[in-house]
Amino acid sequence: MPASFRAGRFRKVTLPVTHIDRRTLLRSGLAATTLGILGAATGCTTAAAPPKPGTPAGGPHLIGPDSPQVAAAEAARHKTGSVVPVALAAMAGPVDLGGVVVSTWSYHGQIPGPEIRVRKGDVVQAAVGNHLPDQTTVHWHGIALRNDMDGVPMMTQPPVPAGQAFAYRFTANDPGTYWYHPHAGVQLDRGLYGPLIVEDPAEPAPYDQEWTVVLDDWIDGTGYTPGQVLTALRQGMTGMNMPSAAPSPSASGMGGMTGMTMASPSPSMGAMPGAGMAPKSPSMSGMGSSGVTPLLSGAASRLLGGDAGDVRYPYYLINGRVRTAPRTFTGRRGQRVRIRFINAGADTAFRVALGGHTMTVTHTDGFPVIPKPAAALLIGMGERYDVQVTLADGVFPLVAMAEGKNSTALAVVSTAMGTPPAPDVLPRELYRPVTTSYALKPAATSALSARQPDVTYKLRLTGGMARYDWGINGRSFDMAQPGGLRYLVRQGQRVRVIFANTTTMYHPMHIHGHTFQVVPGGPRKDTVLVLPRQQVACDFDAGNPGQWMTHCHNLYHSPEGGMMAVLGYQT
Ligand SMILES: [Cu+2]
Repeated sequence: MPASFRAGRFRKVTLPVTHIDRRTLLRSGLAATTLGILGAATGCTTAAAPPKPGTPAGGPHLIGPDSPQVAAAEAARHKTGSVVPVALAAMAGPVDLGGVVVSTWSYHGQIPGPEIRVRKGDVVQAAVGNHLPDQTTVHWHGIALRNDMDGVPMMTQPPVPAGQAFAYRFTANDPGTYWYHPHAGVQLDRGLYGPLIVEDPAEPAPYDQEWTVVLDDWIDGTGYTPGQVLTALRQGMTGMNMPSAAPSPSASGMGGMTGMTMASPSPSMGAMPGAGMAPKSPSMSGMGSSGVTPLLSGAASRLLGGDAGDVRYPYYLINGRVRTAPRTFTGRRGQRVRIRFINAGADTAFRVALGGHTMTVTHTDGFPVIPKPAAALLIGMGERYDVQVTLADGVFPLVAMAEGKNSTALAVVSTAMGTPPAPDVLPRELYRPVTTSYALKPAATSALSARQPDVTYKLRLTGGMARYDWGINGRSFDMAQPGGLRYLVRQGQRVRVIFANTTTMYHPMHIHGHTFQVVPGGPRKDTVLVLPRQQVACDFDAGNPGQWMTHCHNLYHSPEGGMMAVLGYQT
């Protein structure tokens, strides 16, 4: 069982650190610098176009992470009075994925990182020790928290340098299934992620036990680092010299890939990310030391409306395990289980199913939905779904199929003696109608009140693989010039953000610090799949002052830039 944090039970980090707190942030001048750039934005709140950079002073007064409004919003949050201390040590080193030992970055040397579990209204006090050879931050995905704890480097805090620490402290107000991960470069595609569960003692719990199931696509330490993958992607798919031995997976069923699953890469194959060396650029043909390009072409999915991803992952994981060494969840026949699914992948949507069972979807992104039976469920990067199942008698595969990529991750559900499933088992439930967030309706407690938006912004998702120019409204976000893609809001407004996908690929769009309702009539979410040539409208009530990112949760589309923008509160 993975370690779990509760009040009074946590592992101490003994790291000599220079403590960075909000005062340090102010002293560092980052806040002032950020606001200085912020000050260059225009005061237009209703135009669909973003403010132009370089507009002279006289613009809006922006609410930065250090503004009194942020502290006031935190003070107004309901609190239980409990403070839950958590220590997270981000470190480099070997991790065993189940016979496959990779050199990678993780929290405490375990994947996923420790499960943090608090009650609604508890204060999370997380000491993050950075033992990595690179700077980092932690973002608490989905939590509507105080802005200065949101973990976006250069926007809400300075990055935490190697060898130093940062003390996060925030109230977790909304119950549900959340998770944490860095918001720095492409670190998320290593092993730096973990679940954050906020319990509601008042919520009816008609289940006997619960399991957290974290999905991931894995390449780090198998011949490429995520940094090298990003470099290869930026070189573009054009001119890529695909070896004939690695045909398109959609054409071949990726037979060569499945055969790789048993292979245990020798440690020397790894790119030694722990050594902190600058990523080595792949050769001209896009080939790395493993001899297989990390770029994937031809992956397609009807469910995703086209291109299913661009990165060729040798492994897919459930709770840090390859499918040849799956984690087993045990229960008794007739027990009711709540399963919390989290997609921590970087470039992979998963289709999940539990063989021999029908799931009932109860929540997405933390918020209740009208319960809906589902044989299979599509989960985009960053999304979470809670389901309930009543366990049958036997041994069953819990499969997460890498959508459009012809491979799977596996866990086992066991209530009796029996033969374990084959690693590549494909339960028939995967091929029944697949439930997506579009089919879900909000529970009464999740729906926003009926109200017309005060301000509407249309964010066209633009760019493509050929030039690797992912952006919003034709512009790639630049953290040094955030005013170029800042959309202004005021506290108390009903805000509508329309994501309009003009590209040929799906994008899981995430808004920080808020949950929105997909309109009309959709569920409350913080991350929503936007399929090619589709528009998705998202309404939220602006009640959490600060500067908040909205971005694609395909990690390689927005590595601190790209398909990213800011929703900026002004006074
Ligand atoms: Cu994207």
